[in-house]
Amino acid sequence: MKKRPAVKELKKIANDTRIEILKMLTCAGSGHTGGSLSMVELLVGLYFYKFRCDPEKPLCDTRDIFILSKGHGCPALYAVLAHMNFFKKEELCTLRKTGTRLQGHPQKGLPGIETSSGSLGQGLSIANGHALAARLDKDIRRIYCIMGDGELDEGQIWEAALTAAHYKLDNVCGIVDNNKFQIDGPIEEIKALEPLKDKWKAFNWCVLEIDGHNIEEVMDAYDKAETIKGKPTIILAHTVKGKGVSFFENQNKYHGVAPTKEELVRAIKELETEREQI
Ligand SMILES: Cc1ncc(C[n+]2csc(CCOP(=O)(O)OP(=O)(O)O)c2C)c(N)n1
Repeated sequence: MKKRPAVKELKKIANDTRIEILKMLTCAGSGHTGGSLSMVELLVGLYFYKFRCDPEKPLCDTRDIFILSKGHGCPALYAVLAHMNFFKKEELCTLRKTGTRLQGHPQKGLPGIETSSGSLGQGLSIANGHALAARLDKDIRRIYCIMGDGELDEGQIWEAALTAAHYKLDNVCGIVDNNKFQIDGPIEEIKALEPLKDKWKAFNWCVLEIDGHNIEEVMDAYDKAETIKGKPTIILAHTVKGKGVSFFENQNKYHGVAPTKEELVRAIKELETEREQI
């Protein structure tokens, strides 16, 4: 088993990641702020602890697979991949620029990106395909897939949930970035999901519920998911949209709006203050 990194270190990486995300988005002048910031700890806890990969050999046979089903949150993934050295940090500022490998939604071709995504609802089905292939190959690889809570409105997710349970895909670990908002407003107003835990249970998944910003709980959940046999696991991660910057938190107008230059300065100041307290 991999040694756990110090929580303090991961908190610092999460803080750095948020700053990178905001710089990228401001530089691009467009993109998804709220849903990138909400899943930072979910990605940091995965990539800097659990995930088996070799950034120098991104397609090596022994790697785990990560699918960002809520593809619009990709600035967070790009920042983490760059921090892991899948590609150079300097490339981050090309986000959404013509000809870039860092498209507004993930595109295959960038090291660390397994599948193009952004059309919501598809990622869990893709994860199932990888999981079935791993079984045929008698491979221990694990498949992780982050979905948005609004994304769960897509019927295909529930078809994939049935499939994963039917085939007892215990190598699949789904994660819901449960930030309580989607594009048009609060989840419970637009299309209620609760009781979400019961729904996944009824689909015969093992359900783990965590605070998605608590890095220890995040790592515990990835550990626990690995021990579950005979069924897939879903981590329902309670998160805050826009997490880390007071004036973005739970402000859904920043769902698909980048920070202005002034907002970036204020946001970095807040994050730097937070960093001093880690
Ligand atoms: C099939 C499809 N329909 C619509 C969209 C447009 N869209 C982009 S983000 C989004 C809201 C998703 O909500 P959620 O999954 O909760 O994302 P988060 O709040 O975490 O950003 C929608 C509808 C899309 N990308 N794909």
